[in-house]
Amino acid sequence: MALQAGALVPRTFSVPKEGKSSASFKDSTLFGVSLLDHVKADFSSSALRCKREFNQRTGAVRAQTTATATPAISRSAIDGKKTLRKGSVIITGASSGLGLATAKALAETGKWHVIMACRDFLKAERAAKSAGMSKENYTIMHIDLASLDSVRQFVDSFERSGRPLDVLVCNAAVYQPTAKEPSFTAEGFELSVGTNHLGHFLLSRLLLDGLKQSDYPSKRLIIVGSITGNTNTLAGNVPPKANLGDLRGLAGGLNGMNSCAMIDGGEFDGAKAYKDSKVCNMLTMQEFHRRFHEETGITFASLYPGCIATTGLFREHIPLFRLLFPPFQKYITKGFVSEGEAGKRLAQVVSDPSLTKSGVYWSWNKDSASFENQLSPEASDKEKARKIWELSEKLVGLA
Ligand code: LMG
Ligand code: NDP
Ligand code: PMR
Repeated sequence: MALQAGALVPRTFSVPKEGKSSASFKDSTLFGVSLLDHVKADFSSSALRCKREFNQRTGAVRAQTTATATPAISRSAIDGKKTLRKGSVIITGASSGLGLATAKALAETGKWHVIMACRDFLKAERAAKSAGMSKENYTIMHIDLASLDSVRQFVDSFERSGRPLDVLVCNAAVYQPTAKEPSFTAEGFELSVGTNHLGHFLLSRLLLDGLKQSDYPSKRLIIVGSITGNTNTLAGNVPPKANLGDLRGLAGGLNGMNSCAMIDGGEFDGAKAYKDSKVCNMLTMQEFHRRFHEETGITFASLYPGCIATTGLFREHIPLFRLLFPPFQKYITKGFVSEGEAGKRLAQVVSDPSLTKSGVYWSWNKDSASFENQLSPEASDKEKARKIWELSEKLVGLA
């Protein structure tokens, strides 16, 4: 199955998975670098050679192949032109909505290999097929962000695959607007903050070294944020509003036993927990930027992709809400965007050569032009960002 195959492909396979040639290379220019047909052939034959070796000797080969990794840009001996290999991007929650639309948009360019990091393998496989993604452009790997063990296992299998990591997109999320009682992750954290923030926090911390090692011209770590976490907007003022308070609930472990399930220590509210988790996402991106941008050159970014009112995010909302929300956003707030359009926006943040600025929260105006948006006071509070970082490190076992 693609899961196993993908998880074990050695690094020289970072070009098309089955060593097939790719239409994808034909027209390609990215970051001003052109791709050449003869390089395509080189990649394919070395990929096939590697695959044969790999089949014969399994594990031992992995270490060796990483040592002969294909550089991101190589110079052709014949005419001195620069060539760029396919980018390798991990997208969490790529089995539906924004994640799937982004995976599709990137795969279609032929310049990216998408690692779809999903909790439901079959759902992801069906989704990729029905989106028309071709097999050589994606690999599905299992991750359940509501389990730190699963996050660690994912990182382990990804590293053993020998693939380079050029961009990581933390996109998956859960939203429980109608829950009366909190539910919890495997380690006992309230589910929305546990999945949307803590799972991604551990994942991105563990993958940071891999990103650092990437020789791709622009390496990026993107964490999806939202307008509803920002109280400097109308949408962010619809109750219940995001508010992390003094972080006493987070400090206590969000477990609802010896502490409260909410970050601010208040009563459980599923909609608020989601909005709080988005504030954590946006603060985490900025803290990454402050700690690592200069040293690593990695671009850290967040975004509000628009209101994608039709996605699975609202699956737990009441049917009346799901019926009225899309027309409300389309005709009244005019904040609605289709999954396809939102996917193109996030794909821009992944690969557009003009969006390399780090520490930015991107949004789009009516004409779908990107701009650097202003975060709310809480979502740009440096002191809170630092505290959340430190508390989260303890909760996920990094400190
Ligand atoms: C909660 O309800 C739910 O209880 C919770 O379970 C969860 O779903 C949560 O955020 C998610 O919402 C929120 C509830 C209360 O809103 C509603 O859903 C009720 C809708 C009431 C309808 C009002 C009429 C609008 C006409 C709509 C036409 C029909 C389409 C409906 C589609 C449904 C989509 C919602 O919300 C309220 O209390 C109502 C009003 C809140 C408005 C808040 C605006 C505050 C503005 C303050 C100014 C801020 C200044 C900022 C300045 C920034 C400027 C850039
Ligand atoms: P979807 O529900 O369509 O997508 C969420 C994805 O996250 C799904 O693939 C889901 O998997 C996955 N997921 C949920 N829990 C886990 C888990 N424990 N482990 C692994 N994967 C998990 O919603 P959207 O596409 O709307 O949401 C994507 C992102 O966009 C979120 O970060 C959300 O906050 C953000 N966003 C959405 C907006 C909107 O209007 N929809 C607006 C602003 C931001 P599965 O398919 O198996 O359920
Ligand atoms: Mg909101 C003015 C514009 C605007 C925008 C862009 C959004 C986006 N919303 C806006 C306004 C309003 N919403 C108003 C005036 C209301 C009261 C009628 C309203 C209500 C509302 C509800 C009940 N909106 C919602 C909900 C949800 O359950 C969604 C939510 O908060 O999920 C956390 C939601 C959203 N509105 C948005 C966006 C993008 C969402 C969803 C998701 C998210 O932030 O990820």
